[in-house]
Amino acid sequence: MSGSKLKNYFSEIITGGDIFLHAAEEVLELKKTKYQELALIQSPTFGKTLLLDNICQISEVDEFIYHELLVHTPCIFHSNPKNVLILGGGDGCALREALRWKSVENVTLVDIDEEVVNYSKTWLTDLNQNSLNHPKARIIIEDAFNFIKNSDLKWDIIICDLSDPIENSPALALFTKEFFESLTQISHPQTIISVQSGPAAPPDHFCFTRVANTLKRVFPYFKACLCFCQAYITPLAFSIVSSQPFKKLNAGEVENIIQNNLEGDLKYLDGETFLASQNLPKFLKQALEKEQVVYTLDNLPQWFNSDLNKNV
Ligand code: SPD
Repeated sequence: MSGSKLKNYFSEIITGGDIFLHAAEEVLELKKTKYQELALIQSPTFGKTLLLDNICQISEVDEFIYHELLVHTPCIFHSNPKNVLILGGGDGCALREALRWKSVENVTLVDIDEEVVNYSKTWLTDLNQNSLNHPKARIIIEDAFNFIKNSDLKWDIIICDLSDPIENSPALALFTKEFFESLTQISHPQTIISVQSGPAAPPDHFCFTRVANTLKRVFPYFKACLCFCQAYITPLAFSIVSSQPFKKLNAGEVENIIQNNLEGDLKYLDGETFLASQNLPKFLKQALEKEQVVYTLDNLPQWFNSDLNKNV
């Protein structure tokens, strides 16, 4: 780019044939943690942007879209959440949103990577509003699978705010049937679970439909919503599951729940966007219906080795 002050580019593989370059005006941090490579860059377009293993996790400009949908969609269906469990989410932004709920008494966040959590606690407070130090927040550094095995608590809301299930990711096993079955041990009939389920565009929706199919084997009620943050390049899908039917809410009812139960103003969700985000395009509904694959510990997600990404 002639005349540009940009010196660094971070490449993110989007599909088998496409790479996106995240431009960095400044590299604010670059370090290897025990589990992944963390990069915090100042992007000319997206502001402060966090990448883990070269995959964009949050950008200052549009992270609110991801976090409002991921957290408030299950909470609105529940409408009176008291205890919330976040699996992953070490950046603290999902926690920030959960803490807006006046009914919430405590939020437990379980992340495997202590360095990401400590980094976010110190350097991402402008984004997470210091949520990781909030008195209602309990932060546990542990593998989520182990945490659940040893937990006897039941949660109103469970949020899987995980990195994409790329090969060697610490999150890989957390997209399997065995893991979703373990969530039933820490759920009660009213529990609502939301799961970051991967891209949802025509060329790369395979992860979402397989995660969805896997979840449907465990939970009888399933919904999905779509989120588009430009920093992720492709739309993402969130799966929402429960053991009980979801309340049928109209836009006015959703608006009232938001107005009466949350501190502060949302920037993305209102009654209409809540409903609109759950309207899936026809190709996705058809792909969900046709999907047969179930992810298990013996059949883990294959992000780069899948048929669709075989050229990577
Ligand atoms: N492809 C982008 C997936 C991002 C998933 N994790 C985001 C974590 C934000 N708290």
